[in-house]
Amino acid sequence: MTVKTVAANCRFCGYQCGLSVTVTDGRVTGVRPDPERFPHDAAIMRRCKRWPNAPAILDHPDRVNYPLKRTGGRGSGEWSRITWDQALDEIAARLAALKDKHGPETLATSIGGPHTTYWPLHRFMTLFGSPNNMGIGQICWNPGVWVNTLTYGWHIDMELDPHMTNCAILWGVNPADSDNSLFWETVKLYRAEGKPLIVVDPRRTATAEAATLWLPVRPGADPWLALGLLHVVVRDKLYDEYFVANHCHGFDRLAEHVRLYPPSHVAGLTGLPAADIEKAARLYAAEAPSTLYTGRGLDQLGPNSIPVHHAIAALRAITGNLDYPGASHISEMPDFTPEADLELSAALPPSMRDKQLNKGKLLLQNYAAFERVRDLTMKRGGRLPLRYLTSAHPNLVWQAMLTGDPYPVRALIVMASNPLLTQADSRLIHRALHSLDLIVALELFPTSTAMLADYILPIAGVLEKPVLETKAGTANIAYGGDAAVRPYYERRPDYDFWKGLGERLGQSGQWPWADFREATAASLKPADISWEDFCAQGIYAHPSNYLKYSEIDSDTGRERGFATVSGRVELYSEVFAELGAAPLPAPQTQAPLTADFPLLLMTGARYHPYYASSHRRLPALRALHPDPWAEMDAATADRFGLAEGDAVWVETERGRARFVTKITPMNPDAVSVEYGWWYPEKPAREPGLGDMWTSNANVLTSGDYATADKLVGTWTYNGIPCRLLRAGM
Ligand SMILES: Nc1nc2c(c(=O)[nH]1)N[C@H]1C(S)=C(S)[C@@H](COP(=O)(O)OP(=O)(O)OC[C@H]3O[C@@H](n4cnc5c(=O)[nH]c(N)nc54)[C@H](O)[C@@H]3O)O[C@H]1N2
Ligand SMILES: Nc1nc2c(c(=O)[nH]1)N[C@H]1C(S)=C(S)[C@@H](COP(=O)(O)OP(=O)(O)OC[C@H]3O[C@@H](n4cnc5c(=O)[nH]c(N)nc54)[C@H](O)[C@@H]3O)O[C@H]1N2
Ligand code: SF4
Ligand SMILES: [Mo]
Repeated sequence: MTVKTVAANCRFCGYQCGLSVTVTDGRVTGVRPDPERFPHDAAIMRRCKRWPNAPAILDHPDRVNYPLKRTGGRGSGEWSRITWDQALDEIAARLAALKDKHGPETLATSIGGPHTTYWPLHRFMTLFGSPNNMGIGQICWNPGVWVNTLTYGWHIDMELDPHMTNCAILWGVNPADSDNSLFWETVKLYRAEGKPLIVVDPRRTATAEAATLWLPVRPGADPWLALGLLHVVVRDKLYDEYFVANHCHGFDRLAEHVRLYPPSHVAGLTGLPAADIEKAARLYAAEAPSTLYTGRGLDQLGPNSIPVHHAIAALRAITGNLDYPGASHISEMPDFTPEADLELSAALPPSMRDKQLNKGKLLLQNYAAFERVRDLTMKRGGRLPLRYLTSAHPNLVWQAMLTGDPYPVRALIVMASNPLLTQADSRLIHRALHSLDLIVALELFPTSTAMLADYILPIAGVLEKPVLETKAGTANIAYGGDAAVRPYYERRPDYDFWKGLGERLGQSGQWPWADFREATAASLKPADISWEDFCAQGIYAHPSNYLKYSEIDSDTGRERGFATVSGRVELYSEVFAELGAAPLPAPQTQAPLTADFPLLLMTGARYHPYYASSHRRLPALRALHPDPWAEMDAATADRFGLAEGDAVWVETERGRARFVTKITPMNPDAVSVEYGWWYPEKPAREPGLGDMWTSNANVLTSGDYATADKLVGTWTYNGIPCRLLRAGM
């Protein structure tokens, strides 16, 4: 018997805490927190219920251990075990035939949250010639990245320093439950110093509990609140006059614009007292350095996501809270190989770019606009990852599958995602999946989506493969480490699938690294750090540089400014103007509440121990949180004759789903449901696919392209008209 202790990382959430793993004869027999490696915090590890389950997840009886091929009808749950070679040969042959018939655009892929490394998928798709990757970017990450890049010339790290920062706003973000990480610990340290914390969230979350000022905004009314804050800052001259005069573009036009949004007016739209809006503006502007964090609450507001991000970007800038210690930091290009290069983004032929479904439909999330923006970011050497920021609008892809318009999309490879539970409009997706010629799922477990596949490939998960988190190459920080064990059974890292498939489809010279570890190690080389040193520390980071815009450019002898059209922070966006979109933040009027649908639904509340649709199959975790919650204020529950613990149907125009009532102080117009709920212990086949129709929040949502934002394609997960109906037990 050989027993060793190895350093590795958890990845049951995007945070990747350091673990010390006991390995006995190649099997994980124990895990504990590793205080020596980044990231570590004892309090986090005490609270987190996921990592102790690593051995149970590695050995779970439901894990997919061998390649599976469907033998019965789609969704029949009948599978036979095959070899990796057979699976890859057959999938390659079927894709080659579909490509011959319909062109490479006939293949789509689906990606999800931060569970794995996505660049091998993007690399394969570029080389195969398909622009049709779809994912969750439009409602997670992209709105903020696009807007910050257009406003500041690059993305920002939202920094919070317990000692330097004097005021913090957390807006539409709930780190107490979503990101049980050093960030939340930092918030607590910051609060322990007695400094102000403003939380903007319709729901009194655990994060809001820690606030000195809680603003329970009406769901979706955030852009009006942001404009109200700008109004106060401009009216009372609370802005940084020097920064505005020297580094901002369009201040006068913004000032004129925000005159329309006095707190007295905004109060009615947001459901907030005018005095609180005044107070928040003064705290943020006067207590600098101040920081302002945003989260999914704001990325999921449909057409109002872009205006709210733009207004907030302007608020940071005019108050001088940009690229300054303790405030928001403009991040820097990595020293290591960025994702933009690993995904080979430049190699997609122009003819295939033209096939992109967003073309002519979305103003910003398309190749032409990306190139316009890349020319700007390149002024300071920045290259954003192309494939996330041009990813196809999922609704256009699902529709193309169903209708063949504008061309047939006949195959789908699903990687580290479960679209039937996590993308909008589960019924549409269900129909689209059933219509396809070929579905391949790269998975750890038979998810509802994987149950509909033709092939399921067994993927190596946490502790079975190296991890490297790089913020998609938008910042000069990487963290992670090595695998603890070789993959069990016939599981393999995702990389092996893409390399194996690519090599069968004529991409041989393009996959020079033997395996994922070699590829990962090679990507760090330019940063002059060996894989071994990196793994020992768990992190590669460069000290942050601040005030970069005021550095003197040796060529011109002038300040370097910002990588935007005007060289300044674009309060007035020249690129939005070029694209025919509103150059100043312009909220879109929300649909009025009606007698039929008198409430506004937020879908997507996150609670430990789950992560999206994952982890419900572990009885130890399920016992900690057995029911899917619909949260509402006591007044709202009274109005609908509901009490804590009552079963309730939540109904929207799209459908109904069943939850359990939970009373939480909230904006009285709001209801909030969890997402990702299914019952994996139920039969893993049609009908039901693990009982995915009963409590699935995405039965209630719509991803329709026609009602989504016109720039990026963001659809609405928050602020959906809904009603409540008491359900029988
Ligand atoms: N209504 C509503 N819908 C939402 C949201 C919301 O707030 N409201 N949030 C959205 C957001 S922000 C996100 S990011 C998405 C998340 O959506 P998804 O990413 O689809 O999340 P999961 O359901 O956890 O699916 C991840 C799957 O990946 C598998 N997996 C884990 N590790 C690996 C790996 O290394 N390789 C492979 N191949 N598979 C792996 C897991 O078994 C799991 O089935 O959901 C979105 N959907
Ligand atoms: N336990 C757990 N942790 C997770 C995940 C998970 O599924 N489970 N998912 C992971 C993923 S993929 C992501 S992207 C991150 C997201 O992490 P966060 O960005 O922190 O997202 P949420 O936890 O959804 O918090 C968003 C908050 O916005 C609020 N909100 C909803 N609608 C509105 C609105 O209209 N206006 C405002 N101001 N607020 C609103 C919600 O009440 C919620 O508290 O979490 C990650 N961590
Ligand atoms: S689940 Fe997330 S917070 Fe918990 S140990 Fe793993 S990486 Fe850390
Ligand atoms: Mo996400």
